Amino acid sequence: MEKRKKVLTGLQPTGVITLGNYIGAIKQMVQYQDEYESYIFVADMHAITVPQDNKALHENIKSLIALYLACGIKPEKNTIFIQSENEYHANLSWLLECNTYFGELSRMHQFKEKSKKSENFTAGLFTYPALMAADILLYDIDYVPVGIDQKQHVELTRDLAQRFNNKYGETFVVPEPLITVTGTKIMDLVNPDKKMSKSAENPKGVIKLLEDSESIRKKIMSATTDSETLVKYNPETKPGISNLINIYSALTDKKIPEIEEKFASSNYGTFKREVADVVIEEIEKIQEKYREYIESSKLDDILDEGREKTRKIAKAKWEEVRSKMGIGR
Ligand code: ATP
Ligand code: LTN
Repeated sequence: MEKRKKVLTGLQPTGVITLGNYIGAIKQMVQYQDEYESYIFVADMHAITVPQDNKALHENIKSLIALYLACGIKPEKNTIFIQSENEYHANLSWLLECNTYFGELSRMHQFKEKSKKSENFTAGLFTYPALMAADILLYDIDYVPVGIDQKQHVELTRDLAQRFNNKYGETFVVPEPLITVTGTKIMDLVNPDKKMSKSAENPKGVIKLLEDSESIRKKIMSATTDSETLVKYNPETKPGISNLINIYSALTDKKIPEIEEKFASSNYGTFKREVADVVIEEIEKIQEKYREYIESSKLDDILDEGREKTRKIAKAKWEEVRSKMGIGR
């Protein structure tokens, strides 16, 4: 029998996850879980590459796990774990860093962007992609579902895997990024030139999965649009409306031309109301399940199991890499 392909993704516990995270990463994982051997984790060590409030961070970690489950990630079909509970991620990351060029890391868009925000950014922010490569390469992953903003990091992971394999012999599976075709990048509702982000300064442009319905409706109704009245997809000239079309499309599985046709004679107000209805319906279902999971002791059992399973796999891979590089006894 052919071996099942493996998928893996991680999200940072840097705040309540957004509709963008849900559409870009989690929803994809829910779709793949039936077909692939699936790994999903909380990237808490990536979160600390920028300053965090330790109490909030701690709370967000469990909350993110409960949200994964509430969004439809099934524990019987996924290995669910917390990155920092498996020391081999940091261990392999160091070995990979020593095979990564300074120039490569300097070219990462995310680093360039995030390092601009503070004069005192950390070394961890710079080496972040090597840790991400370790997350993926430890488990022989074939596919990595991520939003488009993470594509460059997966490409670097491929380069590192190929470089290592060439130098030391076949060791790593070379992974591919999986990017959704529609709604790949959900934009900020107020500022549709920027991606919707957990850590955005202005909360008005961001829809969080644990937000109340009234507030979601208000945000969608006052989303920035253009001065025309036509519901037409054109991200260049109509970024606001196109973003709402993407959201609608991702949540209803309707194609863009179909949506344009459906709303051909509607004004923006009518369209926005429908978008709000669809978003609220989806989010209310998630919230109801979230409340069940966050209270339940099941979470710890799931995480214990994930930790034990991933530590075994990761230890073997790390030992293979270490020995190939000639270090240790
Ligand atoms: P932060 O603001 O803290 O950088 P973030 O909102 O960008 O966080 P991450 O934890 O970095 O979220 O990303 C989790 C996953 O969600 C990644 O796969 C990322 O590509 C995807 N993602 C994040 N924002 C969006 C978005 N606006 N649209 C689509 N996918 C997104
Ligand atoms: N860098 C990613 C989170 C992340 C990840 C990973 C995603 C860390 N390690 C491995 C996929 C595979 C982010 O910020 N979204």
